[in-house]
Amino acid sequence: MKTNLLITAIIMIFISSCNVTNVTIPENAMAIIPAPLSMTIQKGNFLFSEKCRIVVSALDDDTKVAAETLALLIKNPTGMEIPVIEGTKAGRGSVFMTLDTAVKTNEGYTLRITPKKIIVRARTAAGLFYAVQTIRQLLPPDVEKESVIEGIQLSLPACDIVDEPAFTYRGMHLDVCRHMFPVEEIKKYIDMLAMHKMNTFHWHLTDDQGWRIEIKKLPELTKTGAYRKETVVGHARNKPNIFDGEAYGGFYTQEQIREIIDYAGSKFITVIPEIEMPGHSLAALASYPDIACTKGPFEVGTTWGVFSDVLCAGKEETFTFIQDVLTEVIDLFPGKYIHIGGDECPKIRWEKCPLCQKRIKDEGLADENELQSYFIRRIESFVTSKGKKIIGWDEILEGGLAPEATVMSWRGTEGGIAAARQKHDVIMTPTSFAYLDYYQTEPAGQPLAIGGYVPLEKVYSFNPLPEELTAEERKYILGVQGNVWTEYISTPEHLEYMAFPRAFAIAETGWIPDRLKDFDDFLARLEVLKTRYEALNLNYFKGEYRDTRKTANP
Ligand code: TNX
Repeated sequence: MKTNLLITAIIMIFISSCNVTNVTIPENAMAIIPAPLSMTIQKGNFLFSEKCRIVVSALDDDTKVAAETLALLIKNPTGMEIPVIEGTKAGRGSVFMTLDTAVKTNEGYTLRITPKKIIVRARTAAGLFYAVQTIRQLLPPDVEKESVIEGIQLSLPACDIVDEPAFTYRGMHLDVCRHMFPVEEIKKYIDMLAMHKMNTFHWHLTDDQGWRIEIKKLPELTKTGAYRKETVVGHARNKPNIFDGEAYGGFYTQEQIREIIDYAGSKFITVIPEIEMPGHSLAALASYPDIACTKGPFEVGTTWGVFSDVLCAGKEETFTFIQDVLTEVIDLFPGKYIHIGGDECPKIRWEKCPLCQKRIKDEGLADENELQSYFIRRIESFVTSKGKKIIGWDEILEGGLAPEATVMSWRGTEGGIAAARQKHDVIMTPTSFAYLDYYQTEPAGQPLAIGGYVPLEKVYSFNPLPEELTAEERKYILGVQGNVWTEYISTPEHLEYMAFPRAFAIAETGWIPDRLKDFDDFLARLEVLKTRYEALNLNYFKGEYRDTRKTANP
């Protein structure tokens, strides 16, 4: 049975308002994305007033962050400074936040809003934070404006919410190599993920067209590898290519990276860095040509696609180089995962390279696919020795999976299915549902995109749990992620246009079980939330959200 949360909520508000006078339920009453698991509207409203205290049962760094997020939401429009204090219960007009092991799921929470008080229970501080995000979406959109609004009164509809995520991994990816985005824009992107209860930001930091992370031991990476001499104009498949003749580049200093990690952390988002290997590595080769199979020189990529020059798998210097890079990356990023890429690595250089061929012979490998697998396994053991885990794109299945690797399934769900059957963790991010660089409506009249057709309805329809898998195998599907590759996305405005609202459909796909998903209901909630996105100056896409090709060709 499908739920229809918005409509149910409206009916319940109507029923409850029959008995109550002078109660204004905010118009945006129950438009929450992702939809909570269950929600019952009660009579009356809770009003935030000067006497409000946010009382936290066990005040530590994390619970404090969740509580202060709520305090700030109230402060921005009202100017009221609501104290966050430790205590065991809350008085009238106050909010009580408590960690409670009775809440089953790690990031789950219960939220009870009565006219007298608000009580939030969660197993973890992240759960408390998600309850705050629910409260945020129940408050008027003006709270997003970050300036005091004279005479504003903040009230919430009395209700009971029980909520928990369906998946532990709910992520969005961003490619900053093909085009870079300012730190402020990355923070805005992270804000949008947090508001929709996503917990992972996958940051694609190195690729052919630019190396974007400062590595102190290897300064050429950002001196040379961070800049390309020009960029292809129009679609890269239009040959002969035309170039703009303008140098492009830049990188994030370790200080800026720490700033973003901390910012994301304050919103319970883990940042996963991706360092591409052995393919998509032209920027590294342009900086340190000795780690290629052939002599070079190499140039940072100026057009898009897949390049033949890759890291040499025969040379020891290559592994020293990667270990030097990863040592600094691991020191910077506190999360448990390091993404090592692994996708789209042509083998033609390896086929001709005496050192790669020697490696194949010495290690008793069957072919170049097994050499790629050797490469990834070797990196995995280094990463594991530092207490971290690797993630790789589904090509890492070819030639045999590294023992502990998590697979990101992008060329459809097949790679994910194969990995789950081998008892490996999987994150689903198939092109046909989760590639937010693809067109979101008919291409005519749209800004140039890489291709494809992935409208909001299609994104929303994705079920991360493949029917082919048994219940036991499905446990390896950690969750879902949307990817934003930026070959054809060069400004913050365009990034927002491509990412949103499709990322919100990914968020709901990761948060609620497939059987409860209802696209019409999602659209109705999206309509209500639009005023909030406007208040946030979000340049989300406002065109056709339905999959019109589906209707045209049933
Ligand atoms: C494939 S997805 C790539 C990227 C491109 C993207 C464009 C993946 C692992 N590799 O390098 O940017 O397609 O959609």
